[in-house]
Amino acid sequence: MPVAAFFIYLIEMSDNNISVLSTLDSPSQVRDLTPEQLEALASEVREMIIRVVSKNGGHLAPSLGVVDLTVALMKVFDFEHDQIVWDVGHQAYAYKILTGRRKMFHTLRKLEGISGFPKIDESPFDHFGVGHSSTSISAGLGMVVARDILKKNNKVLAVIGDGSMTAGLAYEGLNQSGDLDRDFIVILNDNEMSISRNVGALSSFLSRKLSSKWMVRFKKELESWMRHIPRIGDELLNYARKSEESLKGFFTPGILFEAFKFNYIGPVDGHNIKSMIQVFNQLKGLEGPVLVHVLTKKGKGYKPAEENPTYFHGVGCFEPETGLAKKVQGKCLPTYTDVFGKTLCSLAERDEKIVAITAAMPEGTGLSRFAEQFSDRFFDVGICEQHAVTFAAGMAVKGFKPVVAVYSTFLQRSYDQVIHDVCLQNLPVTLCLDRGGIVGEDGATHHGLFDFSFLRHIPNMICMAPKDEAELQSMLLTGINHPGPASIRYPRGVGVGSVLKDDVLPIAMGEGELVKDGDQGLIMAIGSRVYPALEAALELEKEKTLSLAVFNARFVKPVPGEMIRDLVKRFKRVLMVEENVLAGGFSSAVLEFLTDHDLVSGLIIKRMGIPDTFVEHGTQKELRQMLGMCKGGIKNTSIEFFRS
Ligand SMILES: Cc1ncc(C[n+]2csc(CCOP(=O)(O)OP(=O)(O)O)c2C)c(N)n1
Repeated sequence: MPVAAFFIYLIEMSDNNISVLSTLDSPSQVRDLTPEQLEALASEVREMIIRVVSKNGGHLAPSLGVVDLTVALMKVFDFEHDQIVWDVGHQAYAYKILTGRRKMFHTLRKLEGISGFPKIDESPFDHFGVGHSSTSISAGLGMVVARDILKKNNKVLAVIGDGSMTAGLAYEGLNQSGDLDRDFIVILNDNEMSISRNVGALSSFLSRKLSSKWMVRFKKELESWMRHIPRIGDELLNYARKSEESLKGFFTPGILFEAFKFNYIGPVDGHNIKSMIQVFNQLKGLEGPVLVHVLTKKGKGYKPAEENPTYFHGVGCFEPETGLAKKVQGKCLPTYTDVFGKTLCSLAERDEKIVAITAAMPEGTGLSRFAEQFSDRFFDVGICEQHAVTFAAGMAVKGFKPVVAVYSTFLQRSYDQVIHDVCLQNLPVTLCLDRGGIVGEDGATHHGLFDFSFLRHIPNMICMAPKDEAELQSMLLTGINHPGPASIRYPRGVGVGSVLKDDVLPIAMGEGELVKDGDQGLIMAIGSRVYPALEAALELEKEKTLSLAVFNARFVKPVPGEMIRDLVKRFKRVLMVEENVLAGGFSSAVLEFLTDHDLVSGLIIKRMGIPDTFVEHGTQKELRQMLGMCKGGIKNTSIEFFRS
């Protein structure tokens, strides 16, 4: 339906007072609705999602794609009793609306509002917290086994997308599920998309193209070929027929899931509520693990999102009538992601050994341009961060200079691969960690607050964090030139507007810089906290409150020891600032250096960073203010600390 017509339809509906959604007080009421009411409910839920996401931003296309599926599931299953685990959880908006959070939905992703992902402490209907992909089958199976031990009889469902099915973890879950043979329903939500178009052999296997003319001809030819194999040909053919009733079935994705001992059902039209209800009612009676293959369209029901599902996968504020982005006030600066992508392209023009790897996030990590320009040196491995790192190590062993671009939070998946495959062999893999620090509205599952701590203690690893965009450019070259592993972490969003370099030069290893001098104390900061610290110090100086020196450390490892040694000779009080957990991060590295070099005596030190707690969702600005990690917070802490 065209966008304008869709909105006229909704306005007419509300004028006629036929809202189904507003009459629902409990999820179980969905079970009493007629087919017509279910259709109306799906439209109303869609409208609510579009309206709220257009204001708050969020995962629009994935959520719209499963509205019909959610409504059908809620008609058939009793979620007061049955339990559902969403994979990634970015598509669970309809489920949130229909499980008691309708009135709160306008607070989606807002500070102290409801989360953009399922969260066990948000609602009793959220059975498993999530944000990272491919956990639903393992978690669901754990809940199945717990249910059986406790002798309960509820159903457990896992809903997983085809993109999330590219991760090894999903197959580890399938593997054990088949072996345990418990009652467990997995719904494969196949929209042929990850954030971008899904990649890998599996995606073409799942593809609907299997039923194309080409496939029918191929099957015929194969059938005739099988018949001609002496002795075993007929047997093979009979086997194929017996196991799947027909050769057609032999070539459906069912064969893959049957190999894991799942009963495969599908493909089912994920926008036909009636037929999904029929299928779900039937499978309720089946025993053992069942996989239902549901075909959906990302962005379904909202034309701009259907036409551009990648843009609307996770989107900022937009005009709901047109789908156009809302204009952001102020200067339009490039993001760190843009700067990274552009700089990598110019470095790759001069060095053919540079290859780029992403785990299903070419747009998010800024590699789309590289993918176009150097298609034979670009690799999207699917949602497989572990594989991405080991694959990079394999290329590095053979003389390439792989750059793995990944969000800080998702690199957590690859901890062992970084140690065992990259660092232990001292291989020149550069890890570019986007979304380092506070990311904002995506919340606790997505903040990149641990990477300094989980990388810096690994032998051979270099850890850098730029204060601005130009420094990111230099660090990228420094990392690529370094003959061993290196990591660079940079924040989400735009930088400070530093002038970008055409001719990028590397930074000397382990060298920081004094960005401002002063005589009453020293602030040592790293990465995105350098400018707020500098601005705080400049204001204090202007106000004649304090004269503080500000040191941009640049490196968490090797910590710029010689410069720190000289600086602490001059200052009695040192304040350290980083956007990483305090445990094991930058300031811990400095403390270790000071202790190990007998430099602590007489020093008074204060550390600002993320305390030992998970940070929830809100805007980056709100969260930084809350944590005191902004200019104002650093200023206040400085006044307290340096004047006491
Ligand atoms: C471990 C991990 N890596 C990357 C992501 C980022 N991410 C969020 S959704 C998504 C695509 C998921 O595709 P699919 O499962 O098919 O769901 P769809 O969005 O198509 O409904 C990706 C890569 C993530 N959430 N977790």
